[in-house]
Amino acid sequence: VVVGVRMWRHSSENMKWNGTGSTARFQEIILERCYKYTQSVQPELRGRDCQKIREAFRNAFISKDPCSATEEDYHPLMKLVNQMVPCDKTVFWSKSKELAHQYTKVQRDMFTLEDTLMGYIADDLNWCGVAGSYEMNYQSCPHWKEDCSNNFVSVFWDLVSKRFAENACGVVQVVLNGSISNAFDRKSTFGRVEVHNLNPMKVHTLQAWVIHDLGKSPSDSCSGSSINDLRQIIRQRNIKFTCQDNYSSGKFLQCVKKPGDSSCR
Ligand code: NGD
Repeated sequence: VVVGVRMWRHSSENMKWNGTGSTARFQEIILERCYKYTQSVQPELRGRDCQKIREAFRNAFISKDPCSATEEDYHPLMKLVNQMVPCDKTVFWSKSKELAHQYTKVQRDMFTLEDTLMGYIADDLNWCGVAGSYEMNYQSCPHWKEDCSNNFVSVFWDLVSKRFAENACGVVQVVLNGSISNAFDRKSTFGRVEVHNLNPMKVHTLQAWVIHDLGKSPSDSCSGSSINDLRQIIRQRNIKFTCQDNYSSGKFLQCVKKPGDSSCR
């Protein structure tokens, strides 16, 4: 009887949510990525203790209600990682993840959030626990729309995105997707979190790049209404705004590699 009850409880708990479950081997992946980053990607972070980072990550959510995440849950983890990006080197993106990452891969001194240790470790992973248990839930996790917005993955990305923006200085860039109708979306993480956490005392200019896919006709541009929204928000915050468009993604990457080329001016 006891075994039967336990099995029933287990499966009902695991089937609870509408989102994908935790990524298989989550703990190992965190540790592997942390070692790779601190040893070869950014050796300046050599001193970071990856075992402690994994433990703090795990402790942020394990055994807690997966729909009651708060920023405080992640504070011990944030304290351990604490990484600064040099001025003029921050790159935001929205609906243009692949292109932004291709860009920073070529332009090695530039950083998207995923080029920092915290973003590098967590990118494309999913995680949640089970209240009152030490297990992770590999069957399902809360879906941010259908279950709850204060799940541990959403709260994590909002927090690290906020900190990434707060720390930015000098000229910062954003890669936007000109092949969709609203290149700037107020409800995206960039529009909802990052834009509002830039510090006007430190950030001089936001430079937007509106890039469209080759072969597709551009659906939005610097003169469109969504970019105009962004321009107004940024100017109201006393930050200078510039915008470049008519770059295709291939052209953009070429010009990153060869900025002196006449066709890139
Ligand atoms: O509310 C959400 C949500 N919104 C988007 N996404 C979300 N995931 C939730 N759990 N809850 C997912 O974030 C979406 O599926 C994409 O995989 C990813 C980025 O969404 P997108 O393309 O709409 O762009 P955003 O503007 O929302 O966010 C990109 C900016 C960028 O400058 C990064 O510094 O915000 C930072 N970021 C936020 C969220 C997730 C990065 C990530 C990431 N690496 O997955």
